[in-house]
Amino acid sequence: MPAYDPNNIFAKILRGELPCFKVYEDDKAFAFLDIMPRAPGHTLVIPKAPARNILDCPADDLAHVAKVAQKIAKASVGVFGADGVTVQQFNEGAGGQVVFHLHVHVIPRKAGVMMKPPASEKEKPEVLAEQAKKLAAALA
Ligand code: DGP
Repeated sequence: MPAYDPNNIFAKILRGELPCFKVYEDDKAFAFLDIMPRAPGHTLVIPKAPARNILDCPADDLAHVAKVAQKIAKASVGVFGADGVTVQQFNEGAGGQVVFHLHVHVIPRKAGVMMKPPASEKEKPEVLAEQAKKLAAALA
């Protein structure tokens, strides 16, 4: 497996070099909206420590990311009126991974509504800003 690349997009977001719509942060994890959401409220949860994916992430960091993903899943049900939540996590190109900093997708779902294809359409910044504000408030 290739080494962790500190110049991946999510590492730059963590360092504040690129903007994001943040919804949650603690000492070990960070969560922000996906800019190409597969459904409204699609959130990415990442460890602050460098990890390419599940194959090199220390177990404790992975467990913490899972805890945060659960917190966000629960909050998103209320905020987005979801009937369910899809949680996904991809590893290496062959596993569907595109950005090589470990991340868990938390996607609120409505009954009978299909998810958009991966990375198909950028959401408007003003829409993401409003959604992030509501989700962050529910998580505070
Ligand atoms: P994957 O590596 O296949 O698990 O998915 C990467 C996800 O990251 C995909 O849903 C689109 C999202 N994404 C790509 N670039 C950016 C970005 O610059 N900002 C944000 N917030 N999301 C991004």
